[in-house]
Amino acid sequence: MNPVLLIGLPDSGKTNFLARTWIALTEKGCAVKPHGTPDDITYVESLVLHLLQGQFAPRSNQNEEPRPFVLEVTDPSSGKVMPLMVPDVRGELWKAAVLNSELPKEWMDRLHSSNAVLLLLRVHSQDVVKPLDWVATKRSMEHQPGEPADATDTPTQVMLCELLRFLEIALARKNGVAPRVAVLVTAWDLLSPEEQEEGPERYIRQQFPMLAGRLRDITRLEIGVFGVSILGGDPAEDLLFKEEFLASNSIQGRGYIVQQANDELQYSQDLTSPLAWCIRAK
Ligand SMILES: Nc1nc2c(ncn2[C@@H]2O[C@H](COP(=O)(O)OP(=O)(O)OP(=O)(O)O)[C@@H](O)[C@H]2O)c(=O)[nH]1
Ligand SMILES: [Mg+2]
Repeated sequence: MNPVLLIGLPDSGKTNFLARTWIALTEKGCAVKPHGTPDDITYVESLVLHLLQGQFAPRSNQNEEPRPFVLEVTDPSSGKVMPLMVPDVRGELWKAAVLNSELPKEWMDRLHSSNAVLLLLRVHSQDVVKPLDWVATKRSMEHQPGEPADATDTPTQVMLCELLRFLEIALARKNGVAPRVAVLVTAWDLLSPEEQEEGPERYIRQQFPMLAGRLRDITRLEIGVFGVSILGGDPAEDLLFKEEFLASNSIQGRGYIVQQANDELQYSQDLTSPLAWCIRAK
């Protein structure tokens, strides 16, 4: 089984993206389709319920066991059925892994059997730690494996570079083909129109220059960068949007994926398109 893994630091939008993806899998015109019903449908349906009420699903509970959400999907262009595992894991697991330079064995095994990852980071997240300067950034990269680093001042881009390093080491090459990592910049709708026009790659270059450099230099992985808005607006911040959203009584057709294609930004209403890119569905 080659699971697609959905990962990201705390508050990166994992749970809400999972909920929206579940809805998208059943929407007309989406590249990837569900195959059968997942075993634990109550979990994802409970997340969807929040969205239907015009609210984002809440942050995952740190005291609860993380639950891997497993589903099978079909690539309609080839008819191939793929067992996909989309583990919705607390961001804290990844944070601890980066800080200790070690992943729990079960997770290392999952990475070894996977060749497709969705890596999320979110705009305007309060949890993003910006480096004060390059000296501080360099210092936080210099802690030795096993030596505890201070989670509170490790810049987010340092953590993301370390996560990429895990992926580079562990993701499986299949038939000589490089594993794919889709970097998803979530909550894209929170950016100003001017920022949105510049596209997700530029956003990463400006906000996380070190990460942008790593993404450019990686050769073992194929990287795709996408901006994501799961509903096309923010019902918590924009009450008019929320009113209109609730009145329409539908999530289908809401939200979008944005991607740089040559010099242009391409918008897609197919929320499964990063997943499709990862699993090479047409
Ligand atoms: N405006 C907007 N906000 C979003 C979107 N997706 C996520 N968010 C915001 O991001 C917050 C965190 O999203 P979660 O899905 O809980 O993030 P997570 O990565 O699962 O967080 P942990 O469970 O703590 O690891 C949400 O409460 C929303 O406020 C989006 O598409 N648009
Ligand atoms: Mg979560």
